[in-house]
Amino acid sequence: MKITILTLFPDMFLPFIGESIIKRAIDNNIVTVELVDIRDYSLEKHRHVDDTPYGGGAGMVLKVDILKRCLDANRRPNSKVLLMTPQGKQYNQKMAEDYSKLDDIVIMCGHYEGFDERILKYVDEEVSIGDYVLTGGEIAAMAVADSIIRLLKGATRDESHEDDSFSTGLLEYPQFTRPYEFLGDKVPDVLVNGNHELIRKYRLYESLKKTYLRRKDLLDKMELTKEMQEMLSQIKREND
Ligand code: 6GU
Repeated sequence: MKITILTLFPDMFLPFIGESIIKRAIDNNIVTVELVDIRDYSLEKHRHVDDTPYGGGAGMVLKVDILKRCLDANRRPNSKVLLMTPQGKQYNQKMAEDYSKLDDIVIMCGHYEGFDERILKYVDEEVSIGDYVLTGGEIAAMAVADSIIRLLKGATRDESHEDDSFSTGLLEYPQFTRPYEFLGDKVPDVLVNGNHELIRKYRLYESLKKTYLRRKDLLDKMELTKEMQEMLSQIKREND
């Protein structure tokens, strides 16, 4: 997969591509991340990329001609072009899974107050990472790129992402490692006893419980198996 990031601040991505799973995925040619400085596509002597808004008001607006020139020079015919903006569709794990199947993604990051609306005609999707405002799309683009790259084959040791929070539709079950006892808190016995069926049931129950207590909205969207429905009844009896 190739991910091309169009940004005014390419250096913000250097620690992101230089560490851990993302670095290894790049080193192993599982993904190529290209950073493009939008400013290189300004034709002005002082490399300005923004201008005052028509109609007045505070702040500056990224110029559509520069953004379009940058996009055209760095996209392929098969690129999926994402524009990071708080006005976009709220990003989720399903979108990460869909994007992880593509060969070529271009992510355009806005900055400052916004961009000339006429750029929307040339992008495929507007994406937000949540209902809060960042100073620019860079951190949002990293969140999107990270969530895609970790799903690519070979990027992580654990190839099955079946138990990831949100791909099952549930929050993840709790995990423990040594020491067995920490400041009086012991690891649940079921995890120590080695009965895999009991461990599976325990984890499913705990996933359901955490989701019921914290994110009821996720449960409302799910189809529950008979086993899950029975567990949920018990959870409701014990927690309501
Ligand atoms: Cl994609 N951009 C900005 N500037 N703020 C955001 C966002 C994106 N997603 C959530 N907040």
